[in-house]
Amino acid sequence: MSTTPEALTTKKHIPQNIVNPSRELQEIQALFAMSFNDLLFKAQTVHREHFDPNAVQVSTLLSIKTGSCPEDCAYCPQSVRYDTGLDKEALMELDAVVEAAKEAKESGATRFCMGAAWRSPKDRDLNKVTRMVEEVKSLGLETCVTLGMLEKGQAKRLKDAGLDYYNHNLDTSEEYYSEIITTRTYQDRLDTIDHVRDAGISVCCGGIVGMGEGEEDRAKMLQSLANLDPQPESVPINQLVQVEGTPLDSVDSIDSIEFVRTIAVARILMPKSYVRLSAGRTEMSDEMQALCFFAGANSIFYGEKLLTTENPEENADQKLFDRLGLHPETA
Ligand code: SAM
Ligand code: DTB
Ligand code: SF4
Repeated sequence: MSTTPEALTTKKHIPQNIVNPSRELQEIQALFAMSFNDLLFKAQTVHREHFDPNAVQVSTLLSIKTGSCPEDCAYCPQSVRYDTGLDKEALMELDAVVEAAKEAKESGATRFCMGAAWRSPKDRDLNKVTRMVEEVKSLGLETCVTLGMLEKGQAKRLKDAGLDYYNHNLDTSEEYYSEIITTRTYQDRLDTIDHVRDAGISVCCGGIVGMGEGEEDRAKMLQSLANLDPQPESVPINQLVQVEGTPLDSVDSIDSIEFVRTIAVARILMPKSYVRLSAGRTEMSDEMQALCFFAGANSIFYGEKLLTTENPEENADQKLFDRLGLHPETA
């Protein structure tokens, strides 16, 4: 067959990333429907192709600005709309943040994630956060922040300060999203992720399960995450932490086997991403966490607090790592 100039032009439009073709929903649902043993074997096989199966990346979280958030995320104790009895705190001082980062490093964390209860940062807030990023980075830690929606220029400023990761979650499927948040759209989230990616910052993007969504929503959420191009470097899968006073306080919790399946499918769809077993570990048994690690989770938040809610004690995590023969990944 002769190669015409037209064919050459057409060829140019073939997506470059043929290793990661766009994932179809049915294919993802078929993974969810596999026998548990087959699914876990497949996930573990994929995991071993890309990672040390016994290494877990360790991040520590700090809430640098707590509560009074104008958004209405139904899961969140920090929304001003729900009475959750939370102690609100203004943006922390630089010294206190640096102190917390030093402690996190001494405890073995390689990444320090700073979270703020904002819809989006104001420029005067960003001035302070960029200083925090610079100082934390100079301790030899990877830096991550989650500050809400970002404009292009704001992402660029964070990159210039040395930011490694920006966390901004899709949270759930596009279809279920309006049941959970009405004050910003799914597209707003995708736009922020684009700005972060364009600025050259690594993307940390995942979601929450156990918010009353259906299995199809979980499949669609993973589809949206897996079809981000490039895929996020880090994918936090949170199990909803039910907080009294929020609208999701007494929603039916997710079946633990279904949660493990979600981790396994995330691993298979995003083979090179770190999949973080994120919020919700205090409600999980050691055995369930072990299954999640087997299914391909290879990152955790370490330290006794997430942003405002509890996380397992450091001792408990060290014991769990020992029992499972896991080790923290070194920087
Ligand atoms: N305000 C910023 C934003 O929403 O992008 C940053 C902080 S916000 C607390 C970061 C993420 O934490 C949310 O996107 C959500 O996925 C997760 N999160 C918040 N509350 C949670 C809860 N109760 N259980 C599980 N995950 C939660
Ligand atoms: C993410 O996906 N989970 C973390 C982090 N990114 C910022 C936050 C979990 C928050 C859980 C509820 C709280 O402690 O307030
Ligand atoms: Fe605000 Fe973020 Fe909580 Fe939503 S998740 S209410 S944006 S702090």
